[in-house]
Amino acid sequence: MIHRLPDLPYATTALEPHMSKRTLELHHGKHHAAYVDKLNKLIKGTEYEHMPLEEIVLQSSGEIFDNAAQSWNHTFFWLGLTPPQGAAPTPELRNALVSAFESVPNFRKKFSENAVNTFGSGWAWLVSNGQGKLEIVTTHNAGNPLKDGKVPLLNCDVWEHAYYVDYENRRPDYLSAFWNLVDWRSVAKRFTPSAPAADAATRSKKARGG
Ligand code: MN3
Repeated sequence: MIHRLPDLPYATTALEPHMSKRTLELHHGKHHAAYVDKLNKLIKGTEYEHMPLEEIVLQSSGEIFDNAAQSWNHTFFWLGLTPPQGAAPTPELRNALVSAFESVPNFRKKFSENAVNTFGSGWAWLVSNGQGKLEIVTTHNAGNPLKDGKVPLLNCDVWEHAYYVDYENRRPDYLSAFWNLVDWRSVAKRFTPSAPAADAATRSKKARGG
């Protein structure tokens, strides 16, 4: 299976002024593309050659995992962003955020703190745990919470390549800008409060070919 770089779901200028055309050109067109290219080279002739991307993420380690997970993480990241439009969480998601973090602003504050304080390269995530409770987790390098049985709902790339062109070393400014771009409709679609544990089990069973 040849993995392909998915097109961005918006124009490269669509996230300005919060995320520049230049950042999208480099981040999607060079960094994300390089992970996909490298993955295709690495899996040739291995047991991973014909696996769907999510299954590779779940089953691999080392260099293959790094490039598979970075491919997955970036596609998920782009689909979680949208041109600024002042959208808010759906009522169902809002209730879950309030129940886990006391309020939506408090969730944003905690998520930003975790993202800003991630040492080195990595990702901040909003996930649903096996029991349908929302949590914030951070991962280093290519790390992906699917590995821990969590269901990712939103992620923020805190590798320097995500923000250096626009914000230089000011990661907190990048996080402030990030909230203008979050696509709450995507997050809501990924969130299934009614049967989260069953959904997670089905996903991972499917991913393993069961
Ligand atoms: Mn990146």
